Amino acid sequence: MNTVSPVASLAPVANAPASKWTVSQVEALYQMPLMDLLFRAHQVHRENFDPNEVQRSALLSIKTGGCPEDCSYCSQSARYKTDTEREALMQVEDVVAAAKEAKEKGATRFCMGAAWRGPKEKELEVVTQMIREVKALGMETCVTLGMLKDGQAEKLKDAGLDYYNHNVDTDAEFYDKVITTHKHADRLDTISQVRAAGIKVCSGGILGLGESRRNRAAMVAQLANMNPPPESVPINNLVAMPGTPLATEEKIDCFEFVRTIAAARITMPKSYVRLSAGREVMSPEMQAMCFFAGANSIFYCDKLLTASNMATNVDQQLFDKLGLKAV
Ligand code: SAM
Ligand code: DTB
Ligand code: SF4
Repeated sequence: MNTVSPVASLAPVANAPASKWTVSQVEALYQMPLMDLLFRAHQVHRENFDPNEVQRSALLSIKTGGCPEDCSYCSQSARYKTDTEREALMQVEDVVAAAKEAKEKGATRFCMGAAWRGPKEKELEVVTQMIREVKALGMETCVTLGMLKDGQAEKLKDAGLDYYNHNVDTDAEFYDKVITTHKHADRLDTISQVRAAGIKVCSGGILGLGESRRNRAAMVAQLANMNPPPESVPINNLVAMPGTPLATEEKIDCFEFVRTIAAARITMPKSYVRLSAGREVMSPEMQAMCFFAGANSIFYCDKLLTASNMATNVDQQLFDKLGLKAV
């Protein structure tokens, strides 16, 4: 039986730094027969992680709606007529109460999301208080607040922030088909600031925006070529939110989604790959295939930011059936 990697030719480019992946090499991973790709990804997964362990993060929208940006997938943009109502920044005590509840349910990380282009100084101060208090509960903390200005990442670090989520979202070449109010390069700038402040980076993207396979491969290559790659890589399946320009976008094929998880695992062997938004429409079998391909993190909460998520009791049943351990 041939157990040699069928993609030996897809090792990082000769004479390039060990971590460099070209877009064509990542695309070639996508083109492999699915069983070969899954085998290779699972091998890499086992070499780096316990394949039966999945990390669980809870998510809370601390500031909902009314965002000035025009991301065409987002129900929180003020530019689209969606079901999301604009709300004020939550009170610190309410956020801490939600974090306690999430911890009791079994989440180890608490992610707080705000519908901002970026935080104002006063807002950042309130968020740092939230971080301090959630951290004091013994949970890991993550925030996603949009673009950061000089000095803001350091303030978050001082408050004890573990992770900053800022997705590259899609290929740089496809970005302006989806978002025009900021540039892909702006995203990279914030990610660099987060990295420089010593905060762990959570960055990934969304599939099903109308992008091509080449675009998907380019996004994976870009994440993999970061030095170092993000510690956490969320792969979101577009949740088609009514009222947004992408509300009627065609769903991505489930095997293409699984291939992306596998490509992320192979190119970022040491990162946590999160099977992120959009699990509600995935069958248990598809999720199991994603875990086999190397996904090892999920959002474990009944609600994402504005969209619903797979219910936690349903997730627990799946974990039990698959013999997965939550960590
Ligand atoms: N405003 C901040 C920003 O854009 O970075 C933080 C919140 S924003 C909602 C965080 C991420 O959620 C986006 O980068 C995108 O990847 C994801 N997201 C938003 N709407 C989504 C949707 N309908 N389906 C899947 N992912 C979505
Ligand atoms: C990420 O990559 N996905 C999360 C989190 N980071 C902040 C957000 C998903 C949002 C899904 C749509 C909604 O709830 O509005
Ligand atoms: Fe605003 Fe973030 Fe939604 Fe874009 S994804 S509209 S920046 S909340």
